[in-house]
Amino acid sequence: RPDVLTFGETMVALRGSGPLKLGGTMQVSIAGAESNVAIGLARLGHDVRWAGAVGEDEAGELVLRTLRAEGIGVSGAATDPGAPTGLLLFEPRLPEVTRVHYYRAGSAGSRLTAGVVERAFAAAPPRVLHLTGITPALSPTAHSAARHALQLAKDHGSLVCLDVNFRARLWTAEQAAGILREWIPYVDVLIASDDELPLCLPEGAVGAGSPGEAGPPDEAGSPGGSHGIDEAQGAEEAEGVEGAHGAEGAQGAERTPQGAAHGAAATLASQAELLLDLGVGEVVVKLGADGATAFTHGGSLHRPAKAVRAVDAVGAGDAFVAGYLSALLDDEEPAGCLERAVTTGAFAVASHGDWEGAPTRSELGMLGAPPGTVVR
Ligand code: KDG
Repeated sequence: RPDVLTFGETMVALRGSGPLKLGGTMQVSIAGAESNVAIGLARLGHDVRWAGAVGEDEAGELVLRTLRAEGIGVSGAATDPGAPTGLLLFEPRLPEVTRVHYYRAGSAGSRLTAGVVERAFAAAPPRVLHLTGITPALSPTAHSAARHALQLAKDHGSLVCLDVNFRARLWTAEQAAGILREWIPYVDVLIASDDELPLCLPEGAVGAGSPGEAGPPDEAGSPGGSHGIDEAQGAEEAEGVEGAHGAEGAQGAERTPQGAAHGAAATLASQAELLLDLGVGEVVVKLGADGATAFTHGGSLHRPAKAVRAVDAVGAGDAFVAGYLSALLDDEEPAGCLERAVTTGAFAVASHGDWEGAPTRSELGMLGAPPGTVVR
């Protein structure tokens, strides 16, 4: 059995160094939340497969060649002669705010079908299936593929890890909630930022046990802080930081910073408890610069984020997932999983690119090295 199978859309990524409308040069690479996780896991020595579709074009070649070079099995990848490989542009707009422009409507990746995941499971059912909430937002066939993968994972006894990864540019919070709620009974490990968690709760339960808790992220806002473990991905998301994280204090009964923080923590705990009652084994909440908390039936555990000089937060959430799953595959307890997750997340924040800075196993310890260390 391979350790992990993941699938989704991977695109060609162009990264500029300033406002896009001024032109200039861009770096060419690839990006996709699921393939970022795959690369993070492969760097840590795991046997990883990626499934998805690319166009019959040079951009698709770049995607497959890069994944192969990272040691990821891509025999499950399909080539679609009828559509191009998707494209996204990263526009760093402020040191902490990156704007993302998608050119992916009708792309080969978005035309992913259930047949692709069917073939991937037939070739080798994995120990872990990892998927994200991006895939069902891409198209009805991509949604069916993801839904089918959940059933196949259940049939084959694969552990299911879902990263909510809400993308406000692809669908609304209501659309996302409608699908994610239905998926929860299939999920073993749920990973979300604090403001994404309500998207997974049963209808009517949002805000349960919460003094003044915000509902799901609104369409203009979006989950994911612009710092730390979460990812900053665009103007909408930058607004979302204020909207989501400020909401408890603004609406809550407790107005002091400590009171608001306490209220937010209580809300999070009650939401996580609801999800655990629905059968999720572990609820892992990314809290940006505040680190992450894992909730299990055994209790909750928090790890602060590792302090690093942040240069590019995009891909940090995916790196976090890779670290968490890597430790889980090594039979670590939640404390060990969180520790590796905040470590790999910090590597991503401290490096440019979606996945380029992902550490190998032997590099994990570098993060604790004193400033000025030269590894000779
Ligand atoms: O997590 C980083 C990804 O969001 C990025 O690489 C692109 O997959 C992507 C998406 O859909 O936003």
